[in-house]
Amino acid sequence: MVNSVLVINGPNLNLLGTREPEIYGATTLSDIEAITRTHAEALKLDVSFYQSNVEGELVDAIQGAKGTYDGIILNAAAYTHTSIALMDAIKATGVPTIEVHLSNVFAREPFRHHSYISPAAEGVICGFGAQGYILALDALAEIMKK
Ligand code: CA2
Repeated sequence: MVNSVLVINGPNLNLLGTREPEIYGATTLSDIEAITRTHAEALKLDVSFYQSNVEGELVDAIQGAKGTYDGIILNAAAYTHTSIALMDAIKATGVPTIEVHLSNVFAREPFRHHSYISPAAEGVICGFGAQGYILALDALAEIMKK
């Protein structure tokens, strides 16, 4: 059976590549989807993508992953630092989740140093740009082997 992964991106990540390239680079969300799809194929994983700017819709996507997906890659963007609802959804769903950030949040403003997602995640990858999604796929592939 082929394992499947849901990649969830949060608010404003739809704007990637169009603004603040000095922080987030010139890569668009479509570029990230393309490289992630290519790597998922090499790992023989099915992959789906979802982006929303709405917190409740992100909660629905996480809840909906139960029974359909074997792993989640989540860049919750600014909700990382505010959302108890997303943390609760990950814990309730029980689907192994890797937290990803494009930027090194620990080298940025102090309010980005705390994450509500991390306590519910299997692990955290930050500071490697789009490559972080590839690293997260590798991590999930290892987890799924166990
Ligand atoms: O580094 C990351 O991936 C973040 O999750 C990105 C979030 C930020 O709030 C987190 O602290 C770290 C922001 C995403 C906003 O993306 C934009 C892209 C282009 C233009 C403006 C914002």
